[in-house]
Order: sequence, then structure tokens, then C-alpha cells
Amino acid sequence: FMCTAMALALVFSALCIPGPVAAKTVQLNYANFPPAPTFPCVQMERWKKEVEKRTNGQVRINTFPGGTLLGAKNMMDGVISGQADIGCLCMAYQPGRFMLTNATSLPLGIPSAKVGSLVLWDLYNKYQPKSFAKVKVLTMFTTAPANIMSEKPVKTLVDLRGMDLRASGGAAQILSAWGANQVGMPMSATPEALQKGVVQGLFSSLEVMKDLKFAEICKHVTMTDTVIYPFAVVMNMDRWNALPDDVKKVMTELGEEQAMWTGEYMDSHVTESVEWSKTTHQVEIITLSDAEKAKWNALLQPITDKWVGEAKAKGLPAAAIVEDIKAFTQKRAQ
Ligand code: IAC
Repeated sequence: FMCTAMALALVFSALCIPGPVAAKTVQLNYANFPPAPTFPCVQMERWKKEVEKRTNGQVRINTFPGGTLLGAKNMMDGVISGQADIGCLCMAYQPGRFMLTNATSLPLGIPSAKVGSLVLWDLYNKYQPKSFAKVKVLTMFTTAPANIMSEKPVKTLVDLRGMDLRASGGAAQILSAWGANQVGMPMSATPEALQKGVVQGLFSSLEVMKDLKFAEICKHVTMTDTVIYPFAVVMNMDRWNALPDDVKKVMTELGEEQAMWTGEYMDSHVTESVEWSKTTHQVEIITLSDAEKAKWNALLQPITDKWVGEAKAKGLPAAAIVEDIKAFTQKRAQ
């Protein structure tokens, strides 16, 4: 009897589930490289919720945090080839590939994740870089400005000299200019590198002190507020082209809104993470004196000059890009 009932149930569901509503449901797999509690995954879950709500369930997003579908370095190619429909990537991990948008991680004074995210979005829309020609860009955003998280206190350039610190892309060049020994790797590899003593700290936005529990190891933070890390969320072009127009409209309208949401989330989460680090792990927050900060800043000008030279050689309107980043920053900071 049970078998008959189950067989009947199967026949019944086979007949009923692929009805007109179910047949129209689009399933999309969204890959992300860091662990679920980190901000790229928090913004992914928010985007999923908004898309599912605004399309009245026409679209279902399956999220894959923690590199379970694609990792930090094969995100872009994995989305182009269709291993994932959507992927979130950090452009700083491939500086040459995303040269134009990585100009946002030059030391040009972006003050927050909210402003950074909108400036990056403006820059992408103005220049439509070739590096994204094979995908549909759904949104972009940045971290809050990077600061030094370290096992030993860093109060002067002398303290930093030769210290092994993790960074990537533009932030890594800044660490080198200050005399640290920068060790390049994605954020997703950093917890293990810290644990094993491969590095004695890192240079990134401070929300990871809480989200990745770095406050347990890095008892000192030196405030530099120098540079952001830029991110992109991209979609496989064939999958995008196959979407119904009303779904495309929902996702297009979410682009800038999601950039702003993520920036605001990041900024407030950094504040929360710093408070948590101080009260829960007695982390020391070090502020450089004006005289010391002037020495650090003086070492940074050659970085922008070097980028301008390299970008020009690649045929990019390098000086205009730098001026645009400054102008967009002014506009978006108002
Ligand atoms: C993050 C980052 C990457 C993954 C998860 C959280 C970054 C800041 C950028 C970076 N917070 O790689 O340093």
C-alpha cells in the first residue's frame, strides 16, 4: 500500500509541479569566495532576498559562500565559462586584469565604503572597461579604507620595516612604499596564514577583526585610512541574455542601490567591529601623530604617478581617470 501511495504521489507531483508558474522559475547559482559571515556574503544574501521579493518568486538565487562553487582567483573566468551564473570578486586580486577600476585603490582619499562604492560605480559606468565585456556587471562596491592590524604595535615607519603583512593589489603597493614586507594573498587565505605565522598581520578594512576573529591574534590596529579594496558582482552573459525583461529591469534597478546598501553596511559594521575588538579582545587602536602621518603620506605620491605611467602605456586615459575619481569622490561625499 505504501509503495502504491508513493508511486501515486510521484505521478501526481510530476503532473502538477511543472505547471505554468513552476516552469517559469529561473534558478541562478551565485558564487562567493570568503566565509558566510563576511561582508561580501552579507551583501549577497541581501541581493538574493531583494531579487526574489521584487520578481515575486520568478527567480530563485542559490548562494554558495566560502569558495564552495568558485574561489577568489577563478571567479571571473568561472562566471564567463558558466560554472556559476553569478560571482562576487575582489578586483585587487588581479591588478593587471582590472587596471581601470583598480585605480580606485590608489591613495586618492576616498573617505568611506559608501563614497567608495558609489565612486567605483560611477567610474565603471563612465568608462565601461573592456575587462567586463564578457559579463553583465550587476553591482560594484568597495571596503572601508584599509588600516593595519598586527600582532605587534606599529607606531612609526621603523616599527613597520620588514614586518610580514598580508595585502593585495593597490593596498599591497602602499605597504611596500612604507617599508613593510607585503605578502600577497586573497582574504580567504589570510586566517590560515595568520594562524601559521606566515604573516604577523594584515592591511584591510577593520570589519574582519570581528567577522574573521582576527582580534584574537591582532591586538593592535594602526589607523591609516588610506585605500579601499574594490569588488564586482558579475553574471554570465548568456544567462543574463536569457532572462525575461522584467527580471532584467529589477536587477538593473538594484545595481546602484546595492552598491550604496553595501557601502553603508560596511561603514557601520566597521564601527561595530572596532568597538567589539576593544571591549572583547582589548585591542589597542593607534592613531599616528600629524608629524608621523605626514611622513607616511609623503611616500605615497609615486604610487599614483607609477599607475598613470603604466595605464597610459596600456592606452588608458590615465590622468582623466584619476581626475574623475577625485571629482566623483567630491560629488558623492556631499
Ligand atoms: C573582506 C575582504 C575580502 C573578503 C572578505 C572580507 C576585504 C576586506 C578585501 C581584502 N574585507 O581582500 O582585504
